[in-house]
Amino acid sequence: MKTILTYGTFDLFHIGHVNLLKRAREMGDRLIVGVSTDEFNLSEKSKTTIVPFEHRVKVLESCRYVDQVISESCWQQKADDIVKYKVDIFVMGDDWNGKFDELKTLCNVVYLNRTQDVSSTALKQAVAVLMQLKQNYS
Ligand code: C2G
Repeated sequence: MKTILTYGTFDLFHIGHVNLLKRAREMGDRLIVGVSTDEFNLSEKSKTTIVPFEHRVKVLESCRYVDQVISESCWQQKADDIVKYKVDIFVMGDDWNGKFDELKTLCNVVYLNRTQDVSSTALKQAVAVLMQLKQNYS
């Protein structure tokens, strides 16, 4: 049983997330996804999410490529998770290239190409503009 592990916020779930999860799952037999809590996003990534943690968990649990969802509440939990779940490959998008190389002592670390031209941030900005336009013309 080859186990793959990845982490993320997965706010406003989009095709970039799907592509990453699909490719990660295809590298093994089981994909575990650590979803960042709202508190972790705010305190450690300065991110405020649109979709609350509980909903983001359910969205990922409904994704065909995801076998198990855990919470991500601190940067340091990755090594413990790798040991706990007997992870073979740790996968992240290449916007994180090199950032988790210290985990190479515990498992393979793979950075996959990000999907171009889509991001949760861009989606948030687009929605904000549309809402402003609606307000201006209503
Ligand atoms: N991603 C991607 N293509 C995009 C957007 C995101 O491949 N267009 C990937 C990211 O590289 C990441 C995953 O999808 O591997 C989740 O992205 P985010 O939800 O933005 O997660 P992030 O805020 O990068 O948090 O400890 C790791 C962090 O929790 C990662």
